[in-house]
Amino acid sequence: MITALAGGVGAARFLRGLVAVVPPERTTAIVNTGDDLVLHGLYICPDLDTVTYTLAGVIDPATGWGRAEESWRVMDQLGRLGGRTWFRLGDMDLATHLYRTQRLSEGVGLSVVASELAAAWELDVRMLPMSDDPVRTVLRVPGQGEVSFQDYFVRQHHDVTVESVSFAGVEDAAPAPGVLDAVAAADAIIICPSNPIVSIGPIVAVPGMRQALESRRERVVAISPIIAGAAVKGPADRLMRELGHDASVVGVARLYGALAGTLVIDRADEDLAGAVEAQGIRVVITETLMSTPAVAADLARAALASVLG
Ligand code: FO1
Repeated sequence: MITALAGGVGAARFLRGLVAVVPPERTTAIVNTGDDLVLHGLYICPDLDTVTYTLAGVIDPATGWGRAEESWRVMDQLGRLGGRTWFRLGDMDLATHLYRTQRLSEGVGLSVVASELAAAWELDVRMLPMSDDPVRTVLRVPGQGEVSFQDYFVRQHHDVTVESVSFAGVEDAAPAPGVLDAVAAADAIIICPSNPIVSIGPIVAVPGMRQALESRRERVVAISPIIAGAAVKGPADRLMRELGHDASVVGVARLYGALAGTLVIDRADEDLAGAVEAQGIRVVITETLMSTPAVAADLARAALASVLG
């Protein structure tokens, strides 16, 4: 069994490669829910949906989130009414949020809804939210105080300085059913190329997760989302710098060193391999920029080989 810790777009692209090289029914994705939000009364789980739509082959390839061939009639009407439209919800995507919100109101847990949605897309991958309990990533921005994740990421285009990041509610959150077992029983645990602070950080912060990963460290392989000092997409590099980390594969190694025995880095960072290994973490060097599904599959193969031999 293979278990992957996943954020949004980068993780989804990696997982598409992973299921090309291992049977999907042997694969579990533990997905960040710190980005979740309630908007228009709807419960929205961007990372779960991004991973689900990508594996189902219906993701918008241009944005990496939302549905391909989407229409926006509801958003257009909402705009006319003066409603909130900064977080774009397409007409087909809205069906997912309506379904999820209704099921949650019936008392069903988020993990059950996630598996129902995965089944509706005929996915064999086990899709688990990190927790059924609400955890919200919150960023402290000078002059604004605490800002919710999607306000920071989408409304403010992650173009503000961040002083600190916290995960509201995480102390009281329990891992979703099956999460700890998926770590304990996995032959390999892969930390996907996601933002270490705001995508993987919330998953690791769920009580019990850090210890579960540390105890399987030799089976944990992380893929650096930083290539040549920059994030492929999103604010990981800037956020790392602002929070006092090196925005490099060495900084990633320091963040993951206690959890992962191996770090996969890009060929562009070959000259930093020694500095990474000095952090007590083995290095695998390969192409990590997932420009095509075939590159993602090769990356998955390399990550698995580093742990499974
Ligand atoms: N990202 C944007 O940049 N702008 C949006 O309007 C937006 C809407 C949206 C709706 C549903 C969904 O599942 C994702 C959406 N995203 C949007 C992406 C999302 O903010 C990020 O991908 C993640 O939260 C970061 O991993």
